[in-house]
Amino acid sequence: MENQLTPTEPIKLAIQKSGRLHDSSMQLLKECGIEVSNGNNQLRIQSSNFPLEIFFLRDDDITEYVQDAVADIGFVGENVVKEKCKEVETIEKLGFGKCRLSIAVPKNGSLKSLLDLNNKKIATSYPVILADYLEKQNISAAIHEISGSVEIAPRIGLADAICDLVSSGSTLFTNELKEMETVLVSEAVLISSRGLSSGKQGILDRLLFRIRAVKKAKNNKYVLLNAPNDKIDSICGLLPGIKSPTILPLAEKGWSSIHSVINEADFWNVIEQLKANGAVGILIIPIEKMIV
Ligand code: PRT
Ligand code: ZN
Repeated sequence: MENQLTPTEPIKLAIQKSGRLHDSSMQLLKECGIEVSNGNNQLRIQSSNFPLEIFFLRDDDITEYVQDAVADIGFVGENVVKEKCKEVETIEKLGFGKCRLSIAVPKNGSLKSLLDLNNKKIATSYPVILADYLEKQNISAAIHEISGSVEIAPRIGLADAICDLVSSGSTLFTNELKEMETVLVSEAVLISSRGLSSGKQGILDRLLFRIRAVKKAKNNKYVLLNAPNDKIDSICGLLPGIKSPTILPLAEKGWSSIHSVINEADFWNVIEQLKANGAVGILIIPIEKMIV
């Protein structure tokens, strides 16, 4: 039995020190109600209201720290997890840092399809993922590993094609390249070290509960609308909500107010159908946290 007088050892979370994932990682912790001061140039800081200690690292080092249990958990891109092949567990997608790892070729060049890459040279910072992909596709190409500015490789004659991360596509566009194949779709994920102590597993479960509530809230909206009573059944069919919609009578006879929750993914589709079914005065409200 755990000694109630011993303070719980905090779980150690590795996040990116600076770069594309840093702000969203800190924001997610904040939305989970975890207070941390983002101290300048500190290597590690502790939360004041949750048993969590944060290590700030380069994204490339996070999987190794977690594998070696120097950190217990980490927030890092799936692309890094797949490339580094470390012994860590991927627990949860985090909904930010979304991108894809794609093969791109010169816009007006002769390479049109994957088969054209046979015996060609591809520059990338992701040699492991790319080699695995090419093997599965039965393509034999030379992989040239470079660590940065991959997009200039075809122009300077270093390679015929590239394999790099893409989000808006503007880097490819500026460098007169076009996407040919998506090799991997990626976003930031929560990874964990294998064999956490039961105390740390308990803290991870609490953190996961909060992360899922935050993610769910982002994926859903609260909807309020008015409808004539004879339309209630058809409208409720479109808005199943968490358990079922709330229906309240309006002061005006023959009308009701319906409250429910609507998923972001089919949002516009459902709104159009609600209108077609006689809903008026539709209000959509963001949800801060959602626990179901
Ligand atoms: O210093 P450190 O090593 O920690 O950071 P880093 O420079 O290696 O990584 P960073 O901050 O650039 O990216 C961290 C993580 O963000 C990546 O591992 C991905 O999981 C995720 N991510 C999401 C991206 C992008 N989108 C992205 N667009 N990482 C890099 N890019 C680059 C891409 O390499 C290319 O140069 O952005 C350019 C393309 O962007 P678009 O918008 O022009 O298409
Ligand atoms: Zn990096």
